[in-house]
Amino acid sequence: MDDLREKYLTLIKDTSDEASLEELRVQAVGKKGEISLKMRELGKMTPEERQVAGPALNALKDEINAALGAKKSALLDAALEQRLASEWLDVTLPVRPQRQGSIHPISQVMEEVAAIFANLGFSVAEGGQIENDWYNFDALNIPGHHPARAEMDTFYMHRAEGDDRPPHVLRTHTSPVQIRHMEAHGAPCRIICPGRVYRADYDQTHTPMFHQFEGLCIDKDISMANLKWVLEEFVKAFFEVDHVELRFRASHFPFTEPSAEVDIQCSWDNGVLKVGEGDDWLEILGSGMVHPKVLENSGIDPKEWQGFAFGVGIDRIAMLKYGIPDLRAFFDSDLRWLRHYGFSSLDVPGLHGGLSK
Ligand code: 2NL
Repeated sequence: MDDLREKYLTLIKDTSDEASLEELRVQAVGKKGEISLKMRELGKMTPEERQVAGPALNALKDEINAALGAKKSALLDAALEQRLASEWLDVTLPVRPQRQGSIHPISQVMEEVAAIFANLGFSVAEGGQIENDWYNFDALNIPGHHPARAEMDTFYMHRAEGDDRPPHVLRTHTSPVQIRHMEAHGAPCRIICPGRVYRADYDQTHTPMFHQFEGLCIDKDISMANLKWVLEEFVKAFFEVDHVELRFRASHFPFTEPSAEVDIQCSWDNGVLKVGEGDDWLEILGSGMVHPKVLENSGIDPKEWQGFAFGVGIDRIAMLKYGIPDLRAFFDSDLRWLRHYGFSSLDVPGLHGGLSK
């Protein structure tokens, strides 16, 4: 056994590449290797002999395996060292044109929206995509029996067997970000919250993950008039027009009172949308005055403060602005589609986005 040890430890020490190390491994501790053959001989021994030889063979096998492992990582380290010494990259070289990626239209629109609202004094707030019942529903005054809570619309996370706490959910809107923001920073506030949201819905016009942004403005003496002005400024800047009529239709959301859905004036000529002219209407967002209960739930005194909020589907306004006909193509990662509808990474969105450039 000492000879075996001596032989393999020396061979391992003297190996200089991974392939011969692997050969050695097979030869020594492989299924038909020398050590394994020796182990088979244990069966022919007397119990007394076996009690000595068994543990000794096992220890030898461990020792050889350890030596093999140590040598292998030493060889890998040496190989890496050699690559690091011989390979280098000139990071000052320009990007190769054929490898240039493009900015996804949804990312582009998110940047445009953030730029427009930054100009109106709004900052961007973000939060996690996994939420609990309280932040996604209760704090927003959405009652337990509300259809939005139904299994069908909400993705519920898994809880361990026997854990009776309500499950986490994939947020169904970005409102939890606003609740958390009000809780942490109080009033006044002016934020927009863009991001991914999730609903169990999949057809021509719905994907289970989509993007929205919500806006929230809390201060003293805030009214629907402020809401209307902010939305008008946004629509004009986003669709790059000087004038647009907005139509407020009474609606209902649990988290706002009163609530309104907002349509923008438009025309459809030969299937081409023009915003700010014609006498058609296009629904683009939901809005309202933040419900006093929602303020209270966020630690803000509704007798002292009030505000407006709104929610906009990003995918939809991206389709409208850039003439993208099919929602589902957003998520196909088709390179030809991305080359056609994508934006240059050097074309940083400003107040006036992709269309006018
Ligand atoms: C829609 C409707 C809306 C809000 C979202 C909101 C958030 C807080 C408080 C009050 Cl924290 N409201 N968000 C308000 C009205 C409408 O979205 O149909 N979006 C596409």
